[in-house]
Amino acid sequence: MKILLVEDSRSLAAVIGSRLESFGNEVTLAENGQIGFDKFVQASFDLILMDIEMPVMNGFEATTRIRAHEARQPWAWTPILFLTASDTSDNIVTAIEAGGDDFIAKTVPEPVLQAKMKAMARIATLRRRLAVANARLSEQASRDGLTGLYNRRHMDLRLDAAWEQAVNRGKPFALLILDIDNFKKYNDHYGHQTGDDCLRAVAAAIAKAVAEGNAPEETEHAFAARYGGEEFVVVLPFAAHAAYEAVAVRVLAGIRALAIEHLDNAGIGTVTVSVGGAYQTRAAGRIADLFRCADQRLYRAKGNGRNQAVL
Ligand code: GH3
Ligand code: MG
Ligand code: MG
Ligand code: MG
Ligand code: MG
Repeated sequence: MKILLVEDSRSLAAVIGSRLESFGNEVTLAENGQIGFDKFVQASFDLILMDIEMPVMNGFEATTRIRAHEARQPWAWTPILFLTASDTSDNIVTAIEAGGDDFIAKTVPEPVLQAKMKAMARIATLRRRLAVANARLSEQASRDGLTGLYNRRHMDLRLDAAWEQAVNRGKPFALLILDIDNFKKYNDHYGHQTGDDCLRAVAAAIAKAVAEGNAPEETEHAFAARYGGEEFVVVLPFAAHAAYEAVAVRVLAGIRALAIEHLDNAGIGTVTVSVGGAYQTRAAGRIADLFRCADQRLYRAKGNGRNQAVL
């Protein structure tokens, strides 16, 4: 385990530290509660051993601050084992009230120390599993189940954040709205199941078109989302105008290159998309206006015969 040992007495810290290291732990020392708190913020530990009486900041206050800091992430809980000479019931109660998990005397016999360390390690393991599960769940919740692209909910959250950044920094911002051409007819002709396969293939082609080419700094913030049934959005925060055009061209070409048969697609014979785009050199105003502009151009692309981008 990675252990943070918060203890002002050098001699005691050396004794306890070497005992802990002797059974395979990695120990970081902090000489008082303030330094302990700072080290806790900078790095991640599996366990904190906390003295009570220390100069500058005592163990109770350091523990209170650590728990307040962890409260930002609901699954975060570094086990804190209090370590002190004075195990009066007052101290035990105060330590646990402050957020401590357990309490040992500095003269604790070796087997008891080891057993308590094992209990603390269990808490640390549980906490790690929760963090992993939480990350996995929030990743899942941001994805569209059919295509694996980001979903509308995630897009809205991320779009607002990116737009605000672009407005504050006076950076460019672009959007592309894509809609599969005559997709209702595709479903009618080939069946809904094949329609789903087509959506997956188109989504993958869009993701590929966004990811490849261009100077990375122009598209590194770009992302694609499934906006609705057979509609997709590509968001291009901070992208140069040339990158915006290039992504639109690559998307159209990438989907044509899939060469998915679609005999009812107005004489073309394969699946195509229409694209409407909007670009601002300096983001200002409301993102909804940019959306409306892209949507109107998509409508024009449809009216002009589909299988094209209006930018
Ligand atoms: P246009 O070229 O004007 O866009 O014509 P369209 O037929 O593509 O447009 P419309 O919006 O009328 O039809 C969209 C179709 O997309 C209707 C719906 O059945 C289909 N669709 C939406 N979501 C799904 C889905 O998840 N799976 C399948 N297979 N089809 C879907
Ligand atoms: Mg002390
Ligand atoms: Mg549509
Ligand atoms: Mg439509
Ligand atoms: Mg359509």
